[in-house]
Amino acid sequence: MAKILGKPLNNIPWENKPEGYRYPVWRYSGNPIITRDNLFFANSIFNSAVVPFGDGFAGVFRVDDRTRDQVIVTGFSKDAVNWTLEEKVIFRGYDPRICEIDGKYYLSWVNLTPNGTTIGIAVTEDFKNWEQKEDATYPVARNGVLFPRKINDEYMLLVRPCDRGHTPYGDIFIQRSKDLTYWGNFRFVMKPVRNWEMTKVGAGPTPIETDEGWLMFYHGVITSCNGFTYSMGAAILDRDEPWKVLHRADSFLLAPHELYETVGDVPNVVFPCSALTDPETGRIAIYYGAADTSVALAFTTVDEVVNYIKEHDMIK
Ligand code: BMA
Repeated sequence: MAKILGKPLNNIPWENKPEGYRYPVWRYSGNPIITRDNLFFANSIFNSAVVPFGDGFAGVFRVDDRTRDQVIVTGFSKDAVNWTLEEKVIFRGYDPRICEIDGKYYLSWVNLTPNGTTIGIAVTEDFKNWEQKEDATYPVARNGVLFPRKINDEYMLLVRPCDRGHTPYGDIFIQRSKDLTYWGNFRFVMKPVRNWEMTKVGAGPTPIETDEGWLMFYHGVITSCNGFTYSMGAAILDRDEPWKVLHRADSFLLAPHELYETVGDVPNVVFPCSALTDPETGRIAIYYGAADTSVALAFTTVDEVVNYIKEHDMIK
């Protein structure tokens, strides 16, 4: 029995696995939970991240506005399913991730600079006042994902160096910092191996600490005649040296299938950015962007997903 390490959180969204469904990750029956109609100025609301906050939840949401600028807004919810989004833009950029480290909330996102995208870092205690740090990378990088605690006294950031366009390659690396300002000790983590992820891979939600290692959901991209298809895979990283991949599933765990994943501004995109977990029950609720248009929710348990990864393990 694999165990999630962390604080109990018994109010996360949940639905049991549908009868007869065999795959390890299943979708919420009320998907999508946030649509482009949730904000007046939105063209689309998608790759977004949430975290427990107060007696409910807070989140950072990717909005493409009606000028098609890419911006981030905050939102709040009592049940993590029904969200009230704020109209105020906190940062320009996209694909936010958020995690709590020692009582503060750390946002990492794709920051837009004149010379290309960097990983922006900002910290808040109340989701109103944000202190922006120096960018964690130089251009060009995307998919910057912080670990939710220091490891051996260092912050760790998963990151994917890329180009200025719709990058046709990409591996995951880790960089480390004692102060969230000076980064180094770069380590390679993983590159595409199987066909479903052959074009590029990028880290997804904040890694989930388990007694087996860090459970990392990530996206993998395949290129077809029709463009990119984004699916979700999973791997388990060493707890002390997370650039070491202990286990990695050979297949995707969730791929575009439903209409809201296959039809939208960018068809065939499942893009996970966040997960809520409950150590007591082992439940995991995964938030993902669907077709660059809406936000959807899927479920698994730590046991189910760890077993699946080990049964389909590429690392021998
Ligand atoms: C990536 C990012 C994501 C997006 C994906 C599919 O490069 O821009 O925000 O979901 O492409 O369009």
